[in-house]
Amino acid sequence: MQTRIPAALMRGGTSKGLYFLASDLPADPALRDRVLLAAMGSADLRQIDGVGGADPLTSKVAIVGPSGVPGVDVDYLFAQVVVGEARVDTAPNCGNMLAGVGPFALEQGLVAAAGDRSTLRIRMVNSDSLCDQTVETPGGTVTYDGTARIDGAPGTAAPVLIDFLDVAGSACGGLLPTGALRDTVDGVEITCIDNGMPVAIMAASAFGLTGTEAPEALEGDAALRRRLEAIRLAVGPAMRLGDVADKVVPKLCLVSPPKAGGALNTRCFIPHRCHAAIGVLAAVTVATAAVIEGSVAHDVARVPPGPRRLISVEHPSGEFSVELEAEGDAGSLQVTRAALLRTARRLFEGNVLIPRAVWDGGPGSARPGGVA
Ligand code: NQM
Repeated sequence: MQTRIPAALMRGGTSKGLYFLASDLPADPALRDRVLLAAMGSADLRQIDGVGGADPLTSKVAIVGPSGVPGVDVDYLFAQVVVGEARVDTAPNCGNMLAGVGPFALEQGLVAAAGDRSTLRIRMVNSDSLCDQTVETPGGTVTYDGTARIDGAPGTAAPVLIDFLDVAGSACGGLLPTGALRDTVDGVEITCIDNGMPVAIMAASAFGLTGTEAPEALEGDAALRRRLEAIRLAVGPAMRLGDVADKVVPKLCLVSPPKAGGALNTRCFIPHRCHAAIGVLAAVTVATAAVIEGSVAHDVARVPPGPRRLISVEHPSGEFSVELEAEGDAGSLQVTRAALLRTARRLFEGNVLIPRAVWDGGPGSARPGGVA
């Protein structure tokens, strides 16, 4: 006997994972997390007994439901199902999975389409921050076909436009949560910043790197990873995140001068694996750091002038453009707009099945899943 839980498997930007209606999962967070571990197949490293892809970028979950907040269409809770550990982390947000939330909410009937393009206001529950997302809905139906292209995902698809409204300091309580533009740990200068994602930014050159190394080569460097983890554990509490030993934030980003005409070049650790591209909110955060004079990112960046700029963040599989509007300088920088383009695609729909011993689909959910 297994418990069937309605779900869709979707690509959101350069990530992939399960999308659930909140009402189909247990309300109790501890039981919900056990259900997510079983669905994805963690703690197994290969996630062989679940539908996870055995990689942090494909071991993700979006939980979507109507919002109780006036003026907000849907609530989105992101859950990172840790690969190789029996752990689910809801501390970080994920801007890639976010790209699938609007299409999913429209297709599940949480929100009605409004003409050929529908704009939804989404509350990102993890960080209690808002974004507006515009989805193509020709004739009132979500379409995934289109000509938009993002680096890190093959082919083209319909554009999903995301406008972040208030992400500065959303995880750490401040854009520069340590109160400084630079901190020094283990002789390495670090800019600790949160414009939607807590990120500790360091120069690749501080580690004797060019910044163009392949993610696999960086991941394979055990001494580098030990050093980075020691720095992460040290800056976590200073970034007001408490003990981060069991958290996937802050992320770490090694920056270097641009190599392909962008503003700066990056290699991100999320935080133990090296990202094949860059996270959405991580890109927004690094782009923000690049415009702040005195930051470690600004040292290596070539940023266009003016209050409204397109910042191209280079990463291992291409670039990520963030449209940033900011006013003021270092101490008083106000980011008034961060906008970007993603795509998404619904890949598979139906029910994910978990052992009944984990959850019988009974009380605790607003609409219990059936039992197979
Ligand atoms: O920064 C990877 C991703 C992410 C998170 C990670 C993300 C973001 O590429 O908003 O999208 O940092 O674990 O999906």
